[in-house]
Amino acid sequence: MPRQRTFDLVIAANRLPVDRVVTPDGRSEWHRSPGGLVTAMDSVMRGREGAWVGWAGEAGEAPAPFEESGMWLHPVPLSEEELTTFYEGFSNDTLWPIYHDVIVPAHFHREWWQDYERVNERFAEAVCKVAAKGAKVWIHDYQLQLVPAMVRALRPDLRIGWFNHIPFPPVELFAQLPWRSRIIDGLLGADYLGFQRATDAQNFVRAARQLDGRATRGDTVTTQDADGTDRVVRASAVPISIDYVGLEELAKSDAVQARAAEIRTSLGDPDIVLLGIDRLDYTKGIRHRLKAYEELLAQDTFRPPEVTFVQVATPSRERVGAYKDLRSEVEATVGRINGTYSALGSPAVHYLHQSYPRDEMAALFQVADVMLVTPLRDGMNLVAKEYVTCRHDLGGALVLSEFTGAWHELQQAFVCNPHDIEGLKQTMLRAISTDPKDKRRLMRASRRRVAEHDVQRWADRFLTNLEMAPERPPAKGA
Ligand code: GDG
Repeated sequence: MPRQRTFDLVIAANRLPVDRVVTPDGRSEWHRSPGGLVTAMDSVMRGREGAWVGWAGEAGEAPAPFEESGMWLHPVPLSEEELTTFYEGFSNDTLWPIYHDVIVPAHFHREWWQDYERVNERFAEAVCKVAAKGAKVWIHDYQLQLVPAMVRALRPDLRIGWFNHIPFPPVELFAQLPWRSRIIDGLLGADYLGFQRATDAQNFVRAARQLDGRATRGDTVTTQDADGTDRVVRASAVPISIDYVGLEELAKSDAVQARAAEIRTSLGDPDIVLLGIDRLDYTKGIRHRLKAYEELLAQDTFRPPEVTFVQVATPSRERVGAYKDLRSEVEATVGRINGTYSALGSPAVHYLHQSYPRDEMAALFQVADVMLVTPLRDGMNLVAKEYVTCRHDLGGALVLSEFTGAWHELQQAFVCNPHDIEGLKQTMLRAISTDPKDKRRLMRASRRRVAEHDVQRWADRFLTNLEMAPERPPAKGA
C-alpha cells in the first residue's frame, strides 16, 4: 500500500475544480474549471502543499486521487440517489430557498436530511485522510455545514474554517428548519466562520444564541468541545471577489474587443443594449427585470431596433421543480415580449439558455450599455464585479439590486429594489440617460473598489482570520 499523502492546506467544496472532457480520439482528460474560486486557490496554494476534496461531477464510483496543476485532487463519490437527495434535494430544495428569503417554498424530507448527514460524513473522512498534522482546512458553502464538527471530532489537531457563499438567513427563517440545531452545532465545529456580509455573520450568531442557547459576545459564540472545555468561534464578513487583473487583461485583449464590436453589429447596432447574465435561478430577479422592460416597451419609452435586451440564462439545477417552473415562466414571457414588440430582424429580447466561454462573456460585458443585476437575494453576485472589471473604457452603467452582497461594496451603482417595478423602470431609464461624464466617474469608483478588493485579498483575509481566530486579526488589511 503506498503511504497516504497528506497536506498542510485542505480545501473541501461540493465540486472539485475540474471537469472530465473526452477528447476526439476517445481519451478522457481533466480540464480545470475556469471559476474565480479556482484562481483564488491557485494563488493561495502556490508554495504550499495543498489538496482539494470534492465531487468529480459523475455519479457512481469516484476516480482515484490525482494531481492536477500542482494540486492534489481527492474525489468523493456521490451515488445517483444522493445527487437527488443530498444535492438537488436538501442542498438546493431545502437549504437554498430558506437561505434566500423563501422566494419559493422550501421542501422538508427526512430522507434528504439523512443523506445530507451521510454525505457530509464522507467529506469529513476524506478531509481527515489528506490533512497533515495541524493542517488548515477550508470548507466551502451550504452543502457542507456539518463537516466542521465532524472533522473536529475525528481530528482535533486541525485548524478549521468555513466560508458561506450564499446569505445566512434571519433567525425567523432559519428557525423553520427542523434540523436547525444540528446545523448550528455542525458549523460551531469550526474555529472561524466567514460570510459575505456582516448581516449574514450576525444572523448566524443570533441563531446560535436564540435557537441553540449559546453564549455570544460581539462576533463570537462560545461552544463546548467533547471534553467539556469551552471554545470560542468567531463569525465575520469577508466578501468574496474576482480575479480583477486576469479578467481585465482578457477584456483588453484584441480578440475580445473585436468580438465585442462584432456582437454589437450583429445585434443591429442598437442605441441601447441591456444585458443580464445569470444562472437561470429564481433568486436572480430575471422575471422582475423582464416585467420592467416589457412595461417600458408597452409605454413606448423605446422600441427595437433602437433598443434590445440580451439575457444569458445559464442552465442550472434543471431537475428541481422550482427551476423547471421558472424556465417555463421566463420562456413564456420572452415569447410574449418578442411576439408583441420585436421588429423583423430586431428582436426585443435575445434569450440565450446556454453557457458561454469566458471571453464571450467579457465581450458581452463590453457591449452592454446597461447591465441589469436585479436579484431578490444574492450572497455576493460576481457578475456585477465582472462587469465593472471589463469596462476599462469606463463606458456602461450597472443597475444593481440592494439585496446583493455586491451592493454593499459597489455603492456607486444605480441601486434598485427589484420588487418595486415602477422604481426599477425609473432606475433603468436613469442608467440610460445619466450624463456619460457622470457615468464614467461612477464606473471609475466601482472599478477601483474591485481592483483593491480582489479574490486574492479575499483568500488572504480568510486565511489570516482563520489563523488568528478567535482573536481579531490586525486591523491592517482586515
Ligand atoms: C454563488 C452565490 C456568490 C454564469 N454564466 C456563465 C458563466 N457564469 C459565471 C459568472 C460568474 C459566476 O458564473 C456566477 O456567480 P454569481 O456570483 O453571479 O452567482 P452564483 O452562481 O449564484 O454563485 C453568489 C458566488 O457563489 C461566489 O461566492 O457571489 O452570491 O449565489 O462568475 O460569470 N461563466 C461562463 N459562461 C457562462 O455561461 N464562462
